[in-house]
Amino acid sequence: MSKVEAEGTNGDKPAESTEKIAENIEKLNVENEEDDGEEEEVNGEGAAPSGEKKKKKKKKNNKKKKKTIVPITQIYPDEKYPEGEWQEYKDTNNFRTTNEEKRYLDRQDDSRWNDFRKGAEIHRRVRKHLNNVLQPGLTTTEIAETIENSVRTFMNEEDTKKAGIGFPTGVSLNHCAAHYTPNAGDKTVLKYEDVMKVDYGIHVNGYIVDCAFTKTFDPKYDTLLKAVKAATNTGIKEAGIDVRLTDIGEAIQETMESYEVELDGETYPVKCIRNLNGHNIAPYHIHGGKSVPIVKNGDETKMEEGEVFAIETFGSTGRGYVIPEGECSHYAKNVDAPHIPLRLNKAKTLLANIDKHFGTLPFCRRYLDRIGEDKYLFALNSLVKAGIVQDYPPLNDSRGSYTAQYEHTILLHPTQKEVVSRGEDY
Ligand SMILES: [Co+2]
Repeated sequence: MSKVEAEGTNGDKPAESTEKIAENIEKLNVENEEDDGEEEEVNGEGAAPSGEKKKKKKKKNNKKKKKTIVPITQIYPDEKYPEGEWQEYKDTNNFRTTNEEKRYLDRQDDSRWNDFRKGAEIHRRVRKHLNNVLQPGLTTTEIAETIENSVRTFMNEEDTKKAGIGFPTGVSLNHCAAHYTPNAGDKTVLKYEDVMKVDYGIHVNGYIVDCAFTKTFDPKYDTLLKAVKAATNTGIKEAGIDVRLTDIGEAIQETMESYEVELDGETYPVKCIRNLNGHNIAPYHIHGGKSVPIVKNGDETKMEEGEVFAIETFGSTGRGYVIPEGECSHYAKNVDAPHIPLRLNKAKTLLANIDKHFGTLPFCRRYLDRIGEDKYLFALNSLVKAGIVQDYPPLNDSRGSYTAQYEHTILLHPTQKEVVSRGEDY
């Protein structure tokens, strides 16, 4: 994996970086207070170190009360979470919108839909404030941890298999399109000219919301981002019950490839990364078995009533094809993992711990560190070799290229589709 190292940026000594993120989190908390001014003051477990907290508190006391991210149940005490954006099914399937039988069927699934909406609401709230926090000079570790700690505080659930983080926080940079999150010791620093794919997920009872955006600081990438955002929205618009997957891919490709971008005096066509796909989402299973292509690929499989899909598209100024490359951080236990006797004791206990904390939800090495696992790499690799755990290495396009991603989770209700993760931002 190609790392963007610290050299050349100012003020990114670890100490100052920590200071900076504490400041940012403080800012995030204060803004949170402005949004939800009617709520009680809660001294929740914010991510800011307590020393920093005290200092900043003093400074800002004259303006407004100190407030931190609060559990989402305090904001929605009735546990009914906001609906996403509704879109009618196309053509003859629009009869479903008002059909009584379909409406009855849909109500049978209310609690599942509400679980998705809870995750989506947390996703929106985290990303809303992320945009004020993200700035050049932060390490990718600080960024990922800010996201993860915010999710944990909003969710306020100890049992990570009941609800919480859905998969590792992707903060893939530039020609790396996906599946990069820092491992311990990674000192990568975000730079002004970087293109970062922020891909994180939240699950409630195994129902995972998978949603991503691209963060840039330099406006020269605006057209690239616009192309990918439009392509994802095309995919969402085309998706529906009985729609063939290849037709969605074809429509996405047409939108994406109608753009070209000029970067530093060179013009590039925007290409779809043809071996990256959207996917359906099954309980505790992020890649449920169906792939939503982002090019015309001939797959005539159809979407079905009640299914949930992650519609994600990737645009690139490179070759439009990724290869696995670099140090792996992402892993998940295979849903159909073979039951084979493990000779290594360390592998046995590691697997038991994975079962306990993640089940088949994807995890990364930092999450293993967090649950107290130590020197587990050999054991982890043996689980990969045994086919029990799957590794997901970083996926890179050609060096020097830039890749962007937008992603939403859509719920194919019997009546209409719901873009559950839609927000004001994207
Ligand atoms: Co996805």
